[in-house]
Amino acid sequence: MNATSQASSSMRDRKITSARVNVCSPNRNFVTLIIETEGGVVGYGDATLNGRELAVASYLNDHLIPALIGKDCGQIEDIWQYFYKGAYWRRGPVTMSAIAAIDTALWDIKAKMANMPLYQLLGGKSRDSVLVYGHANGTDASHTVEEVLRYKEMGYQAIRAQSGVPGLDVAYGVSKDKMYYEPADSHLPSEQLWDTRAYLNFIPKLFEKVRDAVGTETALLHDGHHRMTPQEAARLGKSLEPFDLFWLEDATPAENQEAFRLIRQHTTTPLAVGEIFNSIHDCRELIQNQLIDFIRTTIVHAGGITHLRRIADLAALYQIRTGSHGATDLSPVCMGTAIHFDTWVPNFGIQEYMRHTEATDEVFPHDYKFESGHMICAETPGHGVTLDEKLAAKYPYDPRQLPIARLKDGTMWNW
Ligand code: CS2
Ligand code: MG
Repeated sequence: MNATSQASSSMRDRKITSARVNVCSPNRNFVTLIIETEGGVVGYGDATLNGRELAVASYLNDHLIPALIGKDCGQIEDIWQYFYKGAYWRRGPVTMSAIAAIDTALWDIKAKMANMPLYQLLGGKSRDSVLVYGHANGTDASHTVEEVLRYKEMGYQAIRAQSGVPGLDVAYGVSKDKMYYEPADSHLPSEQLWDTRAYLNFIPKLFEKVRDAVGTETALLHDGHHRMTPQEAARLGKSLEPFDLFWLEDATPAENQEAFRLIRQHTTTPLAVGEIFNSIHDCRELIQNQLIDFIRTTIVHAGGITHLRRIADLAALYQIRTGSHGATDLSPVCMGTAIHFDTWVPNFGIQEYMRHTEATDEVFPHDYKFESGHMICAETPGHGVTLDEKLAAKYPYDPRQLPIARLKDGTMWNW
């Protein structure tokens, strides 16, 4: 076959011939995009947006996939620009999760066509394994200390501690299950009561106990989950300084990026934010003004690898490291891709790893593995995760939404 006919056959092979959206619910809902090429190569992308799964599925099925069919799967950048600029209505979690799923599946295909693991295609290893943190949580301080010690026993070198708060029936991050945390707990949003004052008075006492029990080596993290005002967050950050946290996450709602300046002025506790961000514009001022230490944007919610690379590169200019979100409600496809990304990205910080249930792991065969507090990606071409569609069919979509929070006087608050 001469060069021209070779070129046209490889172009033919790269033609996207089909793309389908799978929605399944092995213990929780996941949305997966499967793209196939003329040459028979298949790529997978996570499109899961907790509580809004069908919105992303429809955005893909009704608005993106019709224009995707027939394109050259190798044109990853141009396809990203086409769906971002071409939407006219740019950004937002639904739009960017849909674009992310396409982007991730195309990177998976490109790596498979190049017969290399995804991290190689990105630029090779910057580290052999990826430090992760697990989620210890308890109903009260002593239960949380026990759980932190259990996670240390399991080999975690970094552990997030969340606890019930005295006087409150439920608190963010406290799971009914010992290993998995699923906040989307009902068809319509459940209502949770919140009391910041009780929380602010309790958390320093919690971390004094946890740090005493776990020693100085283990990295400790805490998620404020958007619930404090900037001044309250500054108070908490300051009161946690003696316990040497790795980070305080989502200390205050970040639509107003400037709010973090007030927190920064009062505390040296490292700050992390970004799991609900979906574009570089959500974090540009935070990064350029060095108001944070870790950026938590993810493959699935921030436009895929193509966009996350841009965010990580901007962060690197300001010595800010990545700390991507990795809750149970991001599928194994996102986790597998994230581990390849984390293996490559020069300014890596840490990866959240909130584990998936056995049923989820069976539906999403994968090759990444956990070893003494780190995740290791394998050498399989692509991101190393697939979807067993036959098995997935046994777990139909189960409509669930995230809770809402109210203050004692009924005021709507940040969950
Ligand atoms: C949390 C998540 O993992 C985290 O840091 O903020 O559990 C978050 O509440 C869920 O992903 C929401 O679906
Ligand atoms: Mg969080």
